[in-house]
Amino acid sequence: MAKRKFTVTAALPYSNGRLHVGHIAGCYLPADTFVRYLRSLGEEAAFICGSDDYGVPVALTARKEGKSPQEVSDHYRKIQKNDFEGLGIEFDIYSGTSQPPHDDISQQFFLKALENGYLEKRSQKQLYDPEAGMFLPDRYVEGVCHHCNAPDARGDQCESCGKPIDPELLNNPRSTITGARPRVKDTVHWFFLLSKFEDRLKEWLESHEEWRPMVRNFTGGLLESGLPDRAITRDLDWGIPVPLEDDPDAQGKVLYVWFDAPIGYVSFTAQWCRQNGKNLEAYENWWKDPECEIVHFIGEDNVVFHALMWPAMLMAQEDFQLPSQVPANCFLNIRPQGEDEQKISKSRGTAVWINEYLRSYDADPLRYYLTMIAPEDQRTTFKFEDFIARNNDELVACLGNLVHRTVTFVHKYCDGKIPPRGELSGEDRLQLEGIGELPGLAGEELEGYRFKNGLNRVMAAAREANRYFDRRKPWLLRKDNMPECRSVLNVLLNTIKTIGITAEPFLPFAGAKIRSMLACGTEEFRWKSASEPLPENRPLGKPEILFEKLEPPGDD
Ligand code: B3M
Ligand code: ZN
Repeated sequence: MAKRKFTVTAALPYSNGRLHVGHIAGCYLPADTFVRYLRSLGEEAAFICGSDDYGVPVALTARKEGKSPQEVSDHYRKIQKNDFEGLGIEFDIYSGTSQPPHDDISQQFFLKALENGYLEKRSQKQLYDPEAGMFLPDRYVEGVCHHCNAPDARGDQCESCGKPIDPELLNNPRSTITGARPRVKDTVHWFFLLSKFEDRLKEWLESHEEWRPMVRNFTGGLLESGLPDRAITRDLDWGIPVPLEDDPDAQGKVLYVWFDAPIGYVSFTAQWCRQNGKNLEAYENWWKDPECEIVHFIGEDNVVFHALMWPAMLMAQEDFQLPSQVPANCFLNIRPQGEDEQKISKSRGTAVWINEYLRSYDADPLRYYLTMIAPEDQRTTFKFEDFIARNNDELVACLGNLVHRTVTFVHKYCDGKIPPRGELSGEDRLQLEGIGELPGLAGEELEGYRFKNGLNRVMAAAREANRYFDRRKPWLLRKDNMPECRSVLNVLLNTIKTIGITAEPFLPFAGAKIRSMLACGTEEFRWKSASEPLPENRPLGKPEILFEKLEPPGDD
């Protein structure tokens, strides 16, 4: 079968803060797991990410920290890059939207959309904060939601009912920057004529019945109520200038951050191609080839932009492919001990920061826990005690124990070499048959973007293998029937190989250790070779501990 090709992206985090577990569970971890799976299968994949540097969020942090926006974004981009690396989330490129050639490519997108008749200059009334002396971006206005009356709706989107907000219709509006009551002022902006794409978007979304219900229902609902045209420029001094030097109205205007940010996926791909000695246009291979699948991993609050706005922007360019999947996760809630559940938010200070986490713990236990509680179709809750318990009861007691007791046994009683498989009993054959099904079963879940189910399959296989170990009692067989004992250990080592290969996309550090304990080469340790028997008599690597037992938190 021909190789498949994928462009995989994960949402660009704003470069004005550190990453917390909510970010990771939302899109970066499933994206990394998916790419590792694809590579294990032998497919081609480009894994693209970087920081979202422009826009008001970064400009405001800079104002607060007394630095330039460029300094702020360079600072946080570095921290984010380390956080991802520490968790084994390995992008092909982690760039930033303030890095070339992002400006050029974004301006080309703007000009092409203008040329094709999808942009229109309109004068607009907008909220202005007289105390800060600036036009207020929608999300910096708060007030009572004009759809559902929630008291603290943000001016871009209501967190209670999820609907987009028209900030001028908010009741009792106030600026979240100064608290002042904003007034309405005239300004000129370029609008993206989203309404022109309604029919095409509807048809395209209807062709994707395999998408998660949350994404389909949400976009379906918005299409039902009609898509308003959207301003894609802003009055701001941090961003990509509107590329119309001859138009006095364009002076001082920049592209709206939500216009340029998704273009980052394309411009980072171009940058990556150039880093690999190709020309800039090689990005077309990943964006214009109908055979290439484009997959955008995102969180629930980014659905509108990735499943409606961005595809319409791509349609406006004419020669780009549309995304084939937009796997969106719901929010992850965190419940600090003894407190009520709250949505994770950096501004609310309840996050669990990745750089702090990595100072005390390994990456795999967090990857494990966040996949097991993945908010794939509903919001879920991060509980620290639960994280500790699942590490101890599942990773240590089940997977770690299986590998440890088998490998140390072979070292002790079989000279550290893969024992030969002699006669197999019915039970041994059943064990091999059962484990032979794992790559197919787990693969089916991963192909369907059901990561939690995929990992559950792997863990079920590890539990089953422990039961097989207990029933076959190699510690007794060793005394009465060494050939049979060797066969059982051979079956166990081959079982561990299959489990290691299928676990690797989820738990890459444990996967690498299992590979080195089994002394497998990289080719041998791929999804497609998961059921090929290990060569008999090959020496194993030294035993290593896969997972450490963790102390439950104290009662203070
Ligand atoms: N930076 C919003 C967010 O972090 C935004 C994502 C951009 S993806 C192109 O939620
Ligand atoms: Zn609402």
